[in-house]
Amino acid sequence: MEESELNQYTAENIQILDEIEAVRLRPGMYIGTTGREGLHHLLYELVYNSVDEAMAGFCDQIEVTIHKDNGVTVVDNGRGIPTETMSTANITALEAVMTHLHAGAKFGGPVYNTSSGLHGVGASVVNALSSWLQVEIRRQGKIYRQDYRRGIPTGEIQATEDSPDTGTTITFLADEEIFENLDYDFDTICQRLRELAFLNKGVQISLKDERTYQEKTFYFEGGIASFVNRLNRNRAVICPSPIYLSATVDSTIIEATLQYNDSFTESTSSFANCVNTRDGGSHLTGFRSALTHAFNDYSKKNKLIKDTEPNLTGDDVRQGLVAIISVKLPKPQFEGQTKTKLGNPEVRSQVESAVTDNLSLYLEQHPSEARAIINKCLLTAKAREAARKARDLVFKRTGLEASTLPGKLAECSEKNPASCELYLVEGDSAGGSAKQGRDRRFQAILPLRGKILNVEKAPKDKIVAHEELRAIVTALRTNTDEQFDLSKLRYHLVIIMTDADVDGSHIRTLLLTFFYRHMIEAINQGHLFIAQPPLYRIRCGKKQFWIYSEQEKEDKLKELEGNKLEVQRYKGLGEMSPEQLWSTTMNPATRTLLQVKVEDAIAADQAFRMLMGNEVLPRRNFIQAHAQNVRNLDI
Ligand code: 0RA
Repeated sequence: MEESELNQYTAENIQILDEIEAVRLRPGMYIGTTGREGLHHLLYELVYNSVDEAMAGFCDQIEVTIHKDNGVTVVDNGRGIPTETMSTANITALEAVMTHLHAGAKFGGPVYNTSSGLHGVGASVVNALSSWLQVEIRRQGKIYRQDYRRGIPTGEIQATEDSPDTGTTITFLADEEIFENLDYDFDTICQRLRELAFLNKGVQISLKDERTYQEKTFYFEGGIASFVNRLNRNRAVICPSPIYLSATVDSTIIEATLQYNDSFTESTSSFANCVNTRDGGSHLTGFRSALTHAFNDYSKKNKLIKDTEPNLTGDDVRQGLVAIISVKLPKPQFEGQTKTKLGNPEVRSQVESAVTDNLSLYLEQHPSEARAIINKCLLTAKAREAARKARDLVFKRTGLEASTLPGKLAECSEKNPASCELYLVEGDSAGGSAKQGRDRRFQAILPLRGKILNVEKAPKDKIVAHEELRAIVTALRTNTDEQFDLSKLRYHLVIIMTDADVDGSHIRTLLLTFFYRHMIEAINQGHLFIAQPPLYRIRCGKKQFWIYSEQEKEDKLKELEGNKLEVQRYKGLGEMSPEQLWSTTMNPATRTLLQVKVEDAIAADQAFRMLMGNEVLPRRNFIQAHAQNVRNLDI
């Protein structure tokens, strides 16, 4: 901080300087990183303040602009931050909000401060980390302005012209002394603003990018119900409009929406104060038990299930379910390593009772929708029962565990799972080459014949009965779904090896879908990989080169220009000898493996629904768009 700036300050402002200093010294403590994420966090932080004002019922428009110089403006039409001097201190409320950490909620009455992000740090942190910031307040018939440099006001609040409007405009330039760069990403911001617009119905949020002349506006009258509609846009649904429920219990605002489609999987997202709680928490638990409760009560009462028949299970009511549970509460506790699990224990019963009551009421008032949904749940229950019987039958027929291993599995001799690998290989002939080429001490091979069942379109009993999938499950020893037990995993590396053609990529997608839906923990814990067989061999005299991408091929051809070359394309694994397969694709010293990761669960879920669902068109578009890219597959 420069001397001259310090001199303008009197003793009572020393505390402010200390706070600004603290933020600038350790920005990571307040915004996580000073990289891309932290930079975007600044922008979101201001939007959250405007969203709070919207939630308090005083604002319905928020406009974000990224300027050419990477300055950012956030405008809202709320009440405007108060500009009056506070009775308790010698500064204005505005200055307090802009310079004190966590000042926001303390001033001007009960501000409902619930949409705070992961850190919930507020405007003062944005201010401290900006090389300059300008506030314009429209309030009480006037326009007020105040400027700041690196968090410190450069002068008093100025009342300038008159204006009948109300609202707050903040423009800031993130400090290049703090941030690695100021490259805002339009799409990333769009995604977050769209989500915020879904979660705050009736609020219009727009984004304008003056660098690229892009513009987007988000407004959803139906809020999260519109979100569910969008998630289901490629699916056949059981009832055309999602069920929407809302209630306020104590000071917790609860919204839930649900709709069933014809699939066999569940996709429920939960939010607390607009934060996606990927690890769930008390609100999700409450929501789930409410569903089971309400559907069972209704079914028994209306004789859709006889008194003597068993209840629907949680699983039965969740198949094909797309749902969102969103809560807003004054003091959220975020838990877990990534702070994406809601802790507040009271929320569980608040959500459970509100959703049970409101859902029961909905079912009473919509008997035909209720019947359609319950019929679907009963079908699921039937399939579950059939699957259990099929499993029992298999168990009886084949007897002891050891003998249930698939006959075509070529085991490895090593017993310690941590050093063992299983190759899932497309086709018997490639399987044969892999069996001959492998290192049999630690590499096991399971050849897969023909197409794998599309688990996205099959009921549970079909999945259990499918021979290739059963072979995989028994070879891995982990079982699936609720019975999945990672500690039983026989091979810590599970490697999918398919041909580099359309069939190969289809089989790989089918396998990935299966793992994603039925053994997600194996993916989360980093056990699933994709082998990278070469695409070409280039011979140049006595030398030969294995080529793994089109780019590599171009580079190599350039490098060897002028020589007599022989280029051979490899489409199938079967075209390679066992030795070639070993040295190019299986030898740990020389091979490349792609580890399968699920970065963004909602996006992955969408991708699978689209790829594996019934609609042909989006699937074809997706596969075409990514055909060049399958080597970098990160689901
Ligand atoms: C405190 C009190 C009042 C409004 C706000 C804060 C406020 C803060 C922000 C931040 C961005 N936009 C905002 N809009 C409003 C209300 C005081 C009153 O008029 O009663």
